[in-house]
Amino acid sequence: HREALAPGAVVLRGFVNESEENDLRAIESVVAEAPFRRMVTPGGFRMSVAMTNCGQAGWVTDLTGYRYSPTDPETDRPWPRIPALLADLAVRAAAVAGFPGYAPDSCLINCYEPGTRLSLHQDRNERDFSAPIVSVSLGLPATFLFGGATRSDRPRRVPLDHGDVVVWGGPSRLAFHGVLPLDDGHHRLLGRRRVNLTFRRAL
Ligand code: MD3
Ligand code: FE
Repeated sequence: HREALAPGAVVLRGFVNESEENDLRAIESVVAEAPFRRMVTPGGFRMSVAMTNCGQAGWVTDLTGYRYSPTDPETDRPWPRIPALLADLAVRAAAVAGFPGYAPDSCLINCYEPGTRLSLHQDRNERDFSAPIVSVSLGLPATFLFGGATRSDRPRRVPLDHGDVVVWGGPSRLAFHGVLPLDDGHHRLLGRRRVNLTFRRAL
């Protein structure tokens, strides 16, 4: 079912159904080509969340800044393609949420282990903020922090579980957001991990 979180932000609970779980194996083929890595922020801190990408461009950070790169800096080769079944899922979710014709060109894959977190931030390295970001939560449940237009707006806590898809568009596109430290647990498909896919129009 569908819940409006805020203007432009729609939660689709359980949008990834059990019959689509086989399709998720495509993530493993991406990770085989472009392994998860913990990147360094411009401030010199190593992120606790491990990341990789697929698509025409991938989000990267290092001491020189945040950006989208057409190649994986670990190998200097192009990122793997976005698996078609996963891109379809994101396009269908965007359409249900009121964004027809969504054409993501990038997918950031985040891997959380117990204790890892993502501090409050905005996603603003993309060229065009009119396209939504579609996020797919897999594995262990997490508490998502959904703030406002400024860092000081007190964030709401939104529980996100395996199979939940959120479409962040319109006025929510530039909201501050983050993820609380992951609680320990075990998930039948992913074990002690949460994997989050964020589809983006980056270029
Ligand atoms: C709201 N990832 O990769 S997904 C990120 O669960 C990121 O891994 C989190 O924030 C995660 O940048 C949250 C949900 C999300 C993604 C992008 C957004 C929410 C957003 C952009 C604008 C507003
Ligand atoms: Fe983000």
